[in-house]
Amino acid sequence: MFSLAVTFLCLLCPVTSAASLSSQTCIVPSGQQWLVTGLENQLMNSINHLCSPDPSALIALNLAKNQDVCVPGQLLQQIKDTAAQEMTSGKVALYVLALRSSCENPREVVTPNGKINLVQILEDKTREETESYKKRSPKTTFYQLALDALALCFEESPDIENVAGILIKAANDLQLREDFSVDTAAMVSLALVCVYDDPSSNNLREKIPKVLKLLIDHILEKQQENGIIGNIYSTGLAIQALSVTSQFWSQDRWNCTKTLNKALQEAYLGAFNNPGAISQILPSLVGKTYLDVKNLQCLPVNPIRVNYTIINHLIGLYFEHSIIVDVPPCSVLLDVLEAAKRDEPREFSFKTKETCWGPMVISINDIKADENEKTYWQFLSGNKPLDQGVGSYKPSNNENIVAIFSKY
Ligand code: B12
Ligand SMILES: *[C@@H]1O[C@H](CO)[C@@H](O)[C@H](O)[C@H]1NC(C)=O
Ligand SMILES: *[C@@H]1O[C@H](CO)[C@@H](O)[C@H](O)[C@H]1NC(C)=O
Repeated sequence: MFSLAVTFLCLLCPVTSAASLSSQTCIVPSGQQWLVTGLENQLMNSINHLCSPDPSALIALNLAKNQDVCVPGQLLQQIKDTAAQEMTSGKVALYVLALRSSCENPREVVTPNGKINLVQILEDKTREETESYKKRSPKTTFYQLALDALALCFEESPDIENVAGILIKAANDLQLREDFSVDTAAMVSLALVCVYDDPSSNNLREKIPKVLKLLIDHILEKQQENGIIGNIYSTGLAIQALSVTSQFWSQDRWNCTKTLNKALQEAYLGAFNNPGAISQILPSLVGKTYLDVKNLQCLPVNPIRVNYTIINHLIGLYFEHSIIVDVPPCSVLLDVLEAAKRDEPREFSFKTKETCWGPMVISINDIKADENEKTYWQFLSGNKPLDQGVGSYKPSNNENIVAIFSKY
């Protein structure tokens, strides 16, 4: 009764600011922070080995950034390089969110095939979804439709009304709602909170509190005794949804600390063992939600400067070339090699071979490593040999990197 009254009163609350649905989260105790850091590192290390670039990983790492996480420029580059490929609507939406989280404009993405407007592509893809919905059901799923709505809301697209209207209708439909997984209900909730917080969404705004209550009821019905909501892999999204809707549920219905503790315990036991699972749990462990993508600080990033030198005093025509390159912070040495090749392709061309330890440099400036001759390209920082390969080593500002053609 009391909670109903509160909700009712709040229906009359004026919109005060974009943060009208303030986020209420519990935090990871410092003694267990290492588990979160471990997941971040695992996600970061998976980047080189992802089958396809994962926009969710970029979103998660960017949301965790203020906690000393260094987000590799590589991942953003991979996202840009693949932005023009054929994708489903939800994937396009994740690309839009990922680019925003990196302070990039998704309306002007520079890809190898030219500049593209991902927001416009998203609008087209979403229109296909809504047309399909009108006939029967979304082209893909309501989960993707919710991702579409979230991204369109961030981008202030006029199409948001249409999509949000469909989500509201679907969530109001008992049968459809019962079919929603916790993941889907959570994603729909996040999208609708975004719309609710947008002062320009007058037409839809008044319908949203009721729908959010229904969705949250549905999510909390799936709560287990141990704090897990749905299963452990939907728990992260459920925490996100609950933490931005706290005015729509009464405090005795959910113990955030208990759920968080369970998630940490599962993390300790290795439940989050792939990049997808880590990407979805991480935001809730650092007290963030996908809605925070909109509020991330976009400070100018200072590139790091590396002096890269290649030396061959062993075979053929001897040479020694140096180049100064600027790369984004957190870049790996491979990025430096690529920047050098881009700037001076004549001298700094190189080839790599994939191995279980990452890419191995097998030739530079047409000088090839040769097992018979026992020659290889050795990498040093100053005069100290590196203890990691070019795919893992992260140079610092003003570092001198030297590649010397050597014998072993
Ligand atoms: C929709 C969905 C499905 C749909 C996808 C249909 C479609 N064409 O859209 C279907 C029904 C096929 C599906 C199947 C399964 N799913 Co599913 N699925 C989802 C859901 C709700 C949304 C995914 C999405 O649309 N993402 C957005 C799009 C833009 O990104 P995407 O990368 O293109 O998405 C693709 C992948 O996610 C892939 N996919 C979906 N589920 C799974 C599961 C696995 C193991 C893999 C490898 C890939 C995969 O299909 C998506 C569409 O192509 C997620 C929830 C979540 N939290 O992510 C669960 C989720 C990813 N699924 C899960 C599971 C367990 C499964 C199944 C193994 C269930 C089962 N018991 O058979 C099967 C996969 C079996 C197999 N053949 O290998 C788990 C994964 C947990 C984990 N640790 O691996 C999740 C997190 C749900 C959960 N909380 O339990 N799924
Ligand atoms: C919430 O759960 C934690 C951990 O299980 C417990 O210590 C705490 O007492 C619970 N809080 C409430 C209000 O029930
Ligand atoms: C770069 O390093 C090379 C080799 O160590 C050195 O000769 C050169 O002076 C350096 N360049 C600059 C600008 O520091």
